[in-house]
Amino acid sequence: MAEKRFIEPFLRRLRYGKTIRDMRRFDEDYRPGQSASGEKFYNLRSAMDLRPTAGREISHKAIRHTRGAIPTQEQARRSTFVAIEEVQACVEGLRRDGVYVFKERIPEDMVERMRESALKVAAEPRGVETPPAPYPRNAPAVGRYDINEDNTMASPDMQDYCSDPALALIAARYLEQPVIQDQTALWWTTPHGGGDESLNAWLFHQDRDRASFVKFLCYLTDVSPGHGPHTVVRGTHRSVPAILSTDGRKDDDLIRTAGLWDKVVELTGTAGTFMAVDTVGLHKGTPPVDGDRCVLQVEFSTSLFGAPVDYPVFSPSPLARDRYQHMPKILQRWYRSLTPA
Ligand SMILES: O=C(O)CCC(=O)C(=O)O
Repeated sequence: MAEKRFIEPFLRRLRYGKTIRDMRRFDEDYRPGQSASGEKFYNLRSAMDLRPTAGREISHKAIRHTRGAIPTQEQARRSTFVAIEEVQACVEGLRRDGVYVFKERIPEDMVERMRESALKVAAEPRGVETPPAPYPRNAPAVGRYDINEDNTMASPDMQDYCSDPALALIAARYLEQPVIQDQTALWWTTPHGGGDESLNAWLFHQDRDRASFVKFLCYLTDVSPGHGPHTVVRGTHRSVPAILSTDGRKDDDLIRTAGLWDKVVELTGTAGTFMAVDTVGLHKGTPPVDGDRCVLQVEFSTSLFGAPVDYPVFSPSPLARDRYQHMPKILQRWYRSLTPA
């Protein structure tokens, strides 16, 4: 035990150096469809135990040949829902708190269409072997239903949200490097997940799928304190006490013991509320008690090094085609759907 206490920090520092070299090679040799090996991904996660900023440092040290890009101000002005004036405010909010809630909401008609799509496509119940089927809103059986990227992108409005140039610009300015849209997610949480707190991400944790990344979450349903709000511990994207620094789930008592309870913020809001979150900081969903909640999320990162990468297949809208044409590096994961066979 004592041995582990002394050896682990040493091993993490070794993995930190190794990850810089592995990530550099990955980006230099990158071919579409490629993912880092399980061992390299493990080393990245372990190196990120050192401090919340370790991944960002690794990314800055590793990347010489970027695979990403930075949208221009002109491209960002073409956002359908982010005011250009808010770009800098969001970057500053992220730097300070690790979270920023946008002043405006996504237009109601767009949110309604996205919610309808999230009810129509196949969803995968977490923790059971049942085959994917549309989310059974009147009789949910588990606490979380996930919708894969192909089905998420079936909605032209979700294609719009997930390729938004202003969100990409915020990500690039915040991370201070060119970015790639590296992941999207869409899920329902329900009041039927008692006992599955860890499985449903209802315990605090830090994301480590990539070295340097930021997420944009949008509520597609009204989220009151009883509808399972996304919850963050402000400031933990910059530093955390040693007892909270390692990978894995942490319960509320541990956050209290660490003296951070006054930094906990539950993010409520009506449907269409959207926010930027640096989920390298401690965060969780909360178990809904009064009704379900639907969230759409897009992530931008500085590299595809880390977790396995998905390349969604979908029918692109005219807007998605236009975005891909103008931001091919940022939207490179869409190549299967956008380049002629
Ligand atoms: O449901 C939420 O608000 C948080 C989800 C989350 O943190 C996760 O899926 O890792």
